[in-house]
Amino acid sequence: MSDASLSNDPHSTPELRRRDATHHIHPFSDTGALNKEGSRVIVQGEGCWITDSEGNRLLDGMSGLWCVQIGHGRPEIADAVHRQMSKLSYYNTFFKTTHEPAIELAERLARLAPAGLNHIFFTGSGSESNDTVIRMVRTYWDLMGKPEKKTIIARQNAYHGSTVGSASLGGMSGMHAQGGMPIPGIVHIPQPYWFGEGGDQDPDAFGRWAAQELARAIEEQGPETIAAFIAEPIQGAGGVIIPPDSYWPEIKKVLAAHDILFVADEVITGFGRLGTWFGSDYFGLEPDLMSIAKGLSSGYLPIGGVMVSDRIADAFIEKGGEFTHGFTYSGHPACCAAALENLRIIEEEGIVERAAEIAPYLQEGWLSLGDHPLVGEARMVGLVGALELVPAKPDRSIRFDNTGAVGTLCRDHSLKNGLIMRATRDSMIIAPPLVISRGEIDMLVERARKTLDDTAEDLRRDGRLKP
Ligand code: PXG
Repeated sequence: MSDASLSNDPHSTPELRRRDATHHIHPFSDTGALNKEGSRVIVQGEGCWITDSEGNRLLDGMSGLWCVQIGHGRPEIADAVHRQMSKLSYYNTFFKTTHEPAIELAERLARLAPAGLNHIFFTGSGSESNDTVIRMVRTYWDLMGKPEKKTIIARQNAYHGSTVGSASLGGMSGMHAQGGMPIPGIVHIPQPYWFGEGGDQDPDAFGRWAAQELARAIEEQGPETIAAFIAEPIQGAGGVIIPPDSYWPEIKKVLAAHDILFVADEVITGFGRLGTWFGSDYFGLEPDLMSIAKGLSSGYLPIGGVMVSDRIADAFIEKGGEFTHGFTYSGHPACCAAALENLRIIEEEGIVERAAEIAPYLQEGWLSLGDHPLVGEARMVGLVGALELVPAKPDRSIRFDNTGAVGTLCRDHSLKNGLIMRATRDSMIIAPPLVISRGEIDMLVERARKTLDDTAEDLRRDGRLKP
């Protein structure tokens, strides 16, 4: 075959890159810059590994996008979806109709979820789940005869999704700047990010302070106006912010003192990530509503939902009236089938218990990276962790510039070394599939250390890190 005919092959890597650049606008990307550089084309996934079009095998330290709990490429899910699609590929759950996959999944989730969350509203994604939360909590208080309770308290640097409502709940100023957000009635309080914002306080004192910010916001707004508080048990996209031990107990006290709803956004922490079924189980939280997505289907098909307590569901059911909200794909039968098979695998193979069992081994390796000259803090809970890259440890107040350039440099080295890590500003994040083996953990830690060495070498060369 001549070179000319090769380059015309529409499936060759250069051609795929060119075609991608011509027509595809990528999420959370500078598509112009990306088009010049060329996207990495992913062709296959198996277990904890993905393969790109140039034949590179990469250890998927991010479970796709925090979602592939059971690992890539399990044929049982493809089979279950095929069976469902052959019988009923689509029908809605709107006009007095339902179907068995939705019934069975709702039932299964009620059994697995924290106590009292016995009902689910199905969505297609985490963003839709959190948009649903906004309408649901405000409508709940309308139904309860307290229409003045409309304000939702959320946290700075939280990530709750990319639709207008969910991005408004999110606390990312860069997102708010694009498209006129937040929508009215959302108030953001500081995050419990000790490493970055704890100042001179010790972690527990800072955790109590951050929790008291919720009490202060409630008082400032007037408790009678507050509908709900929403938070991720551990902030994922914000940089794996693990709150100090004092934080959640203190938040619970504040919540108990006021009649406001608590919404746990478990899109990342759900389905075993922390070695428990849900982050709420890990931290002993008792949410009134819980957003889920991602690990619900291990990302094999898009599905999410909002789980609600009996108290909320009863208000909607007993007080009557239509909840004018829903998605074409709410409870999509094929997505429900994928989720059901995923949950079967997780339960029958004891994947949550396995995650809890292997977590200390990963933690030991990951936390050992804390001795690297570039790492100001290594932190991890369950199978999700971060490394804070700093120029002058142990001083937490000195950071690289604000651009995230060091994180990006480190991420590029990581890919070159065959490990997928995600960079949030200048912290490096991992959240590998829950089925990761000891051997793969050894590889992950070894590759991460090599990546830190390579990054430090570059930074020393250009003077951003002391020799
Ligand atoms: N809540 C949380 C806590 C999330 O992490 C969403 C809601 C929204 O889910 P959907 O399914 O609408 O994407 C998320 C999603 C990243 C990254 O770069 C994280 C997410 C999505 C995309 C990128 O870390 N989390």
